[in-house]
Amino acid sequence: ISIRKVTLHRLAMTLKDPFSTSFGTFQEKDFFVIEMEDDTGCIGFGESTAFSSPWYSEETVETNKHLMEKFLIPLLLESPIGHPDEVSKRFEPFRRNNMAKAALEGAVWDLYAKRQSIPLYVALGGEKQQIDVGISIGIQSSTKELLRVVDGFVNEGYKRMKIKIKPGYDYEWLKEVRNHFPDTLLMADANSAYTLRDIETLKKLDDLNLMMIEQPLGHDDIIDHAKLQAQLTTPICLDESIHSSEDARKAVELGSCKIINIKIGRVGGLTESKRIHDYCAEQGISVWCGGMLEAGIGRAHNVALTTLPQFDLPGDTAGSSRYWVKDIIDPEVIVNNGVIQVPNLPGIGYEVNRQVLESYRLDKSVFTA
Ligand code: OSB
Ligand code: MG
Repeated sequence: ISIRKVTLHRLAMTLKDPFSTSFGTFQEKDFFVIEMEDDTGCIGFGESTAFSSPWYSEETVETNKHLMEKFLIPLLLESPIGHPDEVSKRFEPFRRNNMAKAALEGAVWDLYAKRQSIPLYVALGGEKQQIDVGISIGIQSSTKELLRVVDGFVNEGYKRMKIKIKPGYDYEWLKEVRNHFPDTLLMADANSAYTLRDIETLKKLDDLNLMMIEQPLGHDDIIDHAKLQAQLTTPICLDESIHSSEDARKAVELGSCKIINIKIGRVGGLTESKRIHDYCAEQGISVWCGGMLEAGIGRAHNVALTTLPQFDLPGDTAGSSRYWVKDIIDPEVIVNNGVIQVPNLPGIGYEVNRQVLESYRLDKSVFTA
């Protein structure tokens, strides 16, 4: 693959409803669509996942821009690429900045699959024709409102409900949900809102038959999570703490978690996501695909990744309509009874709607070989 041209489309999209986590509330989504063209005129697409503020990780839309423009795009334009697995290797001299790397690598993967006229999921070694999905529910203003929201998504057929928690919005809130939905698959995501001093609160959650508790402790911790897991029956799932297959190995060896949430951006791309997947398959650790409030291109990459066999739990890849009035792909990602049918078209399997993309576009920059 000889990349000739990279276009960064900077978009701003507004979520249908505000989405609240323990670290902040989202309503605007500012990100890049990466359009990559090779010497045959074939085009691949990627999507950046960093947010405007560094509150989930240290990366932001602006740091993604800086890294892509100054360091990463020049490396891609420099010489041909044999296989997308080489991209993360080529980026290795530059430390971290995984979301910037993943955005570009994702476009190379799409381009690679399209060059061969095969679906991205097949290029990745995926098998499933359909994937099960759950939904992530933000912190609500009252338990009554939370029950209303959960009820809506249960009726839409989503396979599991993930509810955001933080101190004061945890046990009592989840207990209400559990009482009203005794058989629904339920889990909680704390986004690092607790410390070991909160162990009594966290132990109480064991009564609620949760599938897992996601990232209860520090965003950069695996030591205290191991101490906590030893005292909980509910499995811990790590999100923020895992940036690579090496991180996954260390966390599993320490007993810091029993489940891993794989986000393509957080771990630096699809190649590293596959490595974590393969390691977890060997170890019998369940994995599922997390989300970053993506628009359609990022969503399509998540769908393709989730077709790998060890993704044995429903992920956070909801339908396009979860967040967007109008998504940037045709057709939009559709969820029926908690299931997405994986498209069998080349590459990501969805067309980018240029007109819609331009309607959200703030800015465009072009880089050529
Ligand atoms: O921790 O998984 C998370 C959204 C923003 C930042 C972090 C997280 C989330 C979600 C929503 O849980 C996932 C999605 O619906 O895309
Ligand atoms: Mg999370």
